[in-house]
Amino acid sequence: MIDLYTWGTPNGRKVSIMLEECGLAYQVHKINIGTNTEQFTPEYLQINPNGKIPSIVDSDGPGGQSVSVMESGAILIYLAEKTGRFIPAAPLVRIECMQWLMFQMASVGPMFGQCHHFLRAAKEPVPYAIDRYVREKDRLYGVLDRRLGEVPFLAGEYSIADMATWPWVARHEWHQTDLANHPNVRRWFETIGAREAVKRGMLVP
Ligand SMILES: N[C@@H](CCC(=O)N[C@@H](CS)C(=O)NCC(=O)O)C(=O)O
Repeated sequence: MIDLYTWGTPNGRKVSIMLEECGLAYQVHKINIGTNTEQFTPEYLQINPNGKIPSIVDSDGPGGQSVSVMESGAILIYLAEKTGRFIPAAPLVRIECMQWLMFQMASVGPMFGQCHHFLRAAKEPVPYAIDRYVREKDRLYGVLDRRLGEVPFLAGEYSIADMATWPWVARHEWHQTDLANHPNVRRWFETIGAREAVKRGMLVP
């Protein structure tokens, strides 16, 4: 059994989508990060020393031992290796998958997150920050759109790289992006959004 510690955010939903795609049994534990306390309890910090969601605890980890994993990208790789699914086996395609997963972890997630903060949550308008992060977000959409004009999915085949990126693009209205301006992203977004596992994963928690 896998315990999933999560909240209704793009990083959390990457993992619930993957668990649904793999058909793994899991139990959801809601960590309401809005309280600014639940993610910092001593019990939770044992699981995720960084005090963020998502995290998993797999009671049936390597060697039958319990293991906890933090960082959504590492969790996706862990689950892909555990099941042998959604991570390409062929070395050259596998590295494509890893590079687009890292692109999501290092660029798409952090930059879109900053857009959400400065466009929606900041206590006062900060025009310099809005300009900086909106420009970078638009540049990243350009990178995604060019890639998805060449291949159906980020790694060529549907993989954890797509599962990592899709929930962030699902918040396109939050970061004021019209997908009509990125037709290849829109085609990819609609294709993946039609998957039943993705629909189920997006309902968690
Ligand atoms: N790089 C981390 C980022 C995790 C992250 O930023 N989680 C946010 C929600 S999406 C969080 O827990 N925020 C609560 C806080 O910062 O106190 C990952 O991908 O797992």
